[in-house]
Formats: sequence, C-alpha cells, structure tokens
Amino acid sequence: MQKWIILFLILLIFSGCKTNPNETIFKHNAAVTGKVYFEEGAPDTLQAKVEIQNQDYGIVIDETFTDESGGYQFSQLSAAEYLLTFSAENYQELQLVDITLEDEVTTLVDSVLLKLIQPIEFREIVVDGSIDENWQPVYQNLNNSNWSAMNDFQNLYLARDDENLYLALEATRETQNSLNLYLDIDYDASSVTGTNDFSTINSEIASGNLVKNVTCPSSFGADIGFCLFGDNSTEFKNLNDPEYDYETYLQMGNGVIEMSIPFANLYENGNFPENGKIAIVALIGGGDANTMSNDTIPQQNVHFGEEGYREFNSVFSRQY
Ligand SMILES: [Ca+2]
Ligand SMILES: [Ca+2]
Ligand SMILES: [Ca+2]
Repeated sequence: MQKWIILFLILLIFSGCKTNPNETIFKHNAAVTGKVYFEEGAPDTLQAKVEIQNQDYGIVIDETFTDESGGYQFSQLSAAEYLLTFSAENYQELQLVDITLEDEVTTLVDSVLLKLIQPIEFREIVVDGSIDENWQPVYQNLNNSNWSAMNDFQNLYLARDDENLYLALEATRETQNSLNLYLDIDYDASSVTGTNDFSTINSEIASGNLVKNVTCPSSFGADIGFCLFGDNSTEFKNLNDPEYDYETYLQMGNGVIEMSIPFANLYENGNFPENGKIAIVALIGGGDANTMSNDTIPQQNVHFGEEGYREFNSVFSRQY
C-alpha cells in the first residue's frame, strides 16, 4: 500500500512540474549571443546598444553594449520568444525578431551589420512628375509585391536644397488601394514625437486610408502622413494636427510621384535642423486596417501584412 502512496506522490510532483505556470518564471538559464558589425567602422572604436525584449509582452528585459570585438550576450533568461534591437549613433537601427530561446541552451543568432545613416543629398529638383536626370534612388525595393506589379514600390528618392525637402517615389497602385508614406521629421530615439502605431491615426485624414494596424520601432514617431488614394487624390498631413496645411507642391507622372516640401512649413524655425534626422516607412494598403501588400519601404519580412507580421522592424533614415 505504501508503495502506491509513494508512486502517487511522485506522479503528483511530476504533473505539478508540468502544469505549474510559474515554472518557466523560476527557470532562468537560457542565453543568447551574437555579433554586431559596423559599416565603415570597427567594433573596437564603436559600440552598439543592444536591447532584448520579450516578444509576446513587448517588455524590455535587459540591455547591454557590444564589446571590442562587437560581441554581446544576454544570459539568465527564461525560455521564450525574444526580439533584439541594435542601435548606435549615426547608424540605422535594426531589429532581429522571432528569436526562440530554450532552457539550458546558449543560442547564437545571426550577425548584424549596422549601416551608416547617409546625409541627404543637396540637389535642386524640378518638380514635374519625372525623375530628374542623374537623381539616384536612396532606396530600391527589389521585392516583387504579392499584390502584383500593379501595386509595387520600386524606388525612393530624397534630396534637399536650402528651401525644400524633395521626395519622389517610383511606385504603382491600383485605384482601390492607397499608397501610404509615414514621415518622421525629427527622428531621434532620445525624444520621440509623433506616432509609431498607425492604428491610432485620425481617420478623417485621407478617408481613413492611413489607419493601419501596424506598429514601428519605438524610436520612430511619424509626424506626417502622405497618402495617394482613390482617383489620384493626395493628402500630406500633420498627424497631430490635421488642420495644418503643409503646402507641398506635388506632380505625378507615369508611375512617378514627385514633391517638394518647404522647410518653412516643416520646421518651427523655418530651417532644417543641422545633423537632424528624418525617417520613412511606406506601405500599400487596401480594404480595412489589416489589409496591405507585403511590398514596403524599407522591405520587411515577405509575410508583412499577415497576422503576426504587421510591424516594421526597421525604418529608412537619412540625416541633414
Ligand atoms: Ca522632376
Ligand atoms: Ca517592389
Ligand atoms: Ca517625430
């Protein structure tokens, strides 16, 4: 009889281990390690900040800095899905997602290359709906859109002169869809202004086409939404104050949207901020707030737009 009681107790203990929801909280022996490289820079003179987040809860668990060889490590973690964010001054922020850590395992993740934030080229642009001669794209989207070549980003162009920021897109869109570009005019992780959750955008702007259930890295805050929708309607709006009119000048040509935005309207003192940064994300939307193609600027995972993939893990940025 005593034998049966002992066996029962043993079974109870084992089943208790499996069902106790606190079990994973008490086990903290998973680890992750990796390496960071810098475009035109060496890890012994540069440091990247690395943040680790629990992906399911969006909570930053810990942060560290890379060592002189670019390496980093987090240990004493519980088994879960994690997200890593890499940032360094004058470099474009980057994220690694869907990192699954297991108990008693040190997981080596892919090395990352942080790219320099390039300056915005000085150039006088003629806004006429065709790309000016020798104006090179700052970003090329080589992904084939899952919504066909009729709904597809190709090239993004950016330039400035003393008075204007110039922005152009080579992209296609069917009339039932919208082309959405979200612009952060003061991209700066230390003081974020604007929104990084497009579900919160005022639905009176651009007939609600800018409202998407899409989030961005916490360092990004969109101040302006540009939308091309319907029968070539366009809106370029302050997301905090839709009544404010930016007075952009815009021309469309064959698959080209070209515009100038005066600094007098863009920044409080009328000038661009010296060494200030801007950042852009763009998507092609349609239907409701969950419907969008997988073709984006910058290009994300090919599943972008599907449930669980409605987030930008990187942004496109440039510096004045
Ligand atoms: Ca032109
Ligand atoms: Ca494309
Ligand atoms: Ca902002």
